[in-house]
Amino acid sequence: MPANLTPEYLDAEQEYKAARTHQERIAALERMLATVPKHKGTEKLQADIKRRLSQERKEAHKKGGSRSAPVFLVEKEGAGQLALIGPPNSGKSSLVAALTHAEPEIAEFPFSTRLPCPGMMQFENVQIQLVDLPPLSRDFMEPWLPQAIRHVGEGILVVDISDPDLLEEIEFIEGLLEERRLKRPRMLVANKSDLDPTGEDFRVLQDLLGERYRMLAVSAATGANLDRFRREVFDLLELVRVYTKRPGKPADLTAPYVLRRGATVLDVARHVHKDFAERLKYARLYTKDGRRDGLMVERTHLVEDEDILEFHV
Ligand SMILES: Nc1nc2c(ncn2[C@@H]2O[C@H](COP(=O)(O)OP(=O)(O)OP(=O)(O)O)[C@@H](O)[C@H]2O)c(=O)[nH]1
Ligand SMILES: [Mg+2]
Repeated sequence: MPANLTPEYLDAEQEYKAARTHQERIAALERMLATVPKHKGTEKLQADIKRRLSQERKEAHKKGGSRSAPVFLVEKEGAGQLALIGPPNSGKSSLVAALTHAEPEIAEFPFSTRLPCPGMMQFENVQIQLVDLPPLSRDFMEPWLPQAIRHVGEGILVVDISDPDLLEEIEFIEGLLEERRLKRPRMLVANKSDLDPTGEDFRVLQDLLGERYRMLAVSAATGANLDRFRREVFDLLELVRVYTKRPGKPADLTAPYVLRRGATVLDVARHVHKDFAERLKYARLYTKDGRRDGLMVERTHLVEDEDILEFHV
């Protein structure tokens, strides 16, 4: 056995030994290849992994096994979903742990996340689902990952602001997403802001990428800016919350109907009840701050976040 095998390599090797299917063995071997220290002493080992990998791939191909299983697709819950994608070790799992009740595995070494882990993040009175995913990396990527990202629909790019290879990692991920015809995230979260105390690294990143992404510096470790994160995510999803009230009664502000921006009074009515929408004549619009106090609005009126509607049939 060559010396200097890292814990992450040994972990991958353990997984290889436990693997029962071609897909599992392929994933484990790819991970072994990505984590094996690259030096003269491991050349034979590297060649051996490659040989086994190509053998496994051939056999998997012969069997025509599917490359992905539904277990990797997270069932949607809550008002909206967001996938956390990014290079290894950027703190995706740490963010999900800090913002939700989920308990994803967090580790000092890369490639610790192997399966999607959903968690519900509360923003004021709505729940948004965050999905922690394994990393996107040049060295190794779970074969089903693109499909899982596509399934969630909207992603946030999470990077480690202290990572010296940051720009290359971002470039690689952008290229990969394009290649797989996946939407580029609209938001970039620079995690580990505690390691960039002057904010200088973040400013440089903003200068470079500020036109491509909405950007936010946070720290999963200290909790810095996590409240901003919740609000930004809500904005990113382009959601509107609408409350309903009965004439003469106050609105229940705890349980909003959540719709996409661009929804009309009629869309909200449909959400409440199908029959009801058909009979709807008009609505009265109130706002929490009393800005619009019972203004009469048509069925086609566009609703805004936190509008209060009183339906008249
Ligand atoms: N200083 C600092 N360390 C952090 C922060 N967030 C995460 N870490 C550390 O970074 C390492 C990686 O964190 P993870 O949350 O496992 O990263 P990940 O992106 O999920 O990693 P993979 O699953 O391998 O892709 C761990 O040692 C964390 O404790 C942060 O805000 N500041
Ligand atoms: Mg992780």
